[in-house]
Amino acid sequence: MQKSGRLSDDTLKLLRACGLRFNLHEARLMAHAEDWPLDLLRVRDDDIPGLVMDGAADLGVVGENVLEEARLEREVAGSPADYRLLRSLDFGHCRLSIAGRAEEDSAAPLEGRRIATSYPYLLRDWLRREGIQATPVMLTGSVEVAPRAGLADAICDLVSTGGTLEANGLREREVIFRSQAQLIARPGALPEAQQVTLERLLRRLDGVQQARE
Ligand code: PRT
Ligand code: ZN
Repeated sequence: MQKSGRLSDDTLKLLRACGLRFNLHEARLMAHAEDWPLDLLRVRDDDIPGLVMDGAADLGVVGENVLEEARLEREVAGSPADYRLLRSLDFGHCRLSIAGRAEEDSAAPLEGRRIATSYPYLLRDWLRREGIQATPVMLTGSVEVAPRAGLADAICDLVSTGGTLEANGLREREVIFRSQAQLIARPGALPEAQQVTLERLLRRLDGVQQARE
């Protein structure tokens, strides 16, 4: 799971609602669950897809945006990119959108424009499907200031309330990907004992999710 960020609290809350108890230490990567044969690994969210796809972790909780970006990148690199989608978790909802300057005509073509993003693979995939020739400009942060800084003509970034776009004089033009947190598993069958634990966890999870509906 993500160590500290937007998905951390909801992930822990969900695991606790499933009856798991952890003694978390800020400095420690790993925490053991009490009464469950399960260890919790807390890392940067960007590391989660690869850990699961490489089989280093059995399960992962991660946003679909990070998951699909990693899958596309690993596919291009020829690295293992398979995983099993177990459950949609109904938190961490957001969308990956292209936004341009608010004062610009929102129908102005994106053709030939530079688009700043932290999601170059998702953006390239969408541009290819739409048949648009534009140039992704990779930025790992502060994407929303790129047009003002003259680094790009538009951006492709995560949006939830839209407040950040508005505060930066930008307007949403196209939603290219919708995301929420997902529970994923490494590809292939788990050893018998782990499979039993996973099924127990999924039963609890389904109960918690039904009770929340
Ligand atoms: O340190 P680490 O690498 O683990 O964390 P991170 O900084 O990469 O990610 P983090 O914690 O910011 O986000 C984790 C995940 O939360 C994302 O990958 C998404 O799946 C999900 N999520 C949901 C969001 C948002 N909503 C969101 N609004 N992630 C980021 N944002 C940012 C967005 O990038 C923009 O800067 O919030 C701003 C926009 O929000 P609004 O409400 O102003 O539109
Ligand atoms: Zn991250």
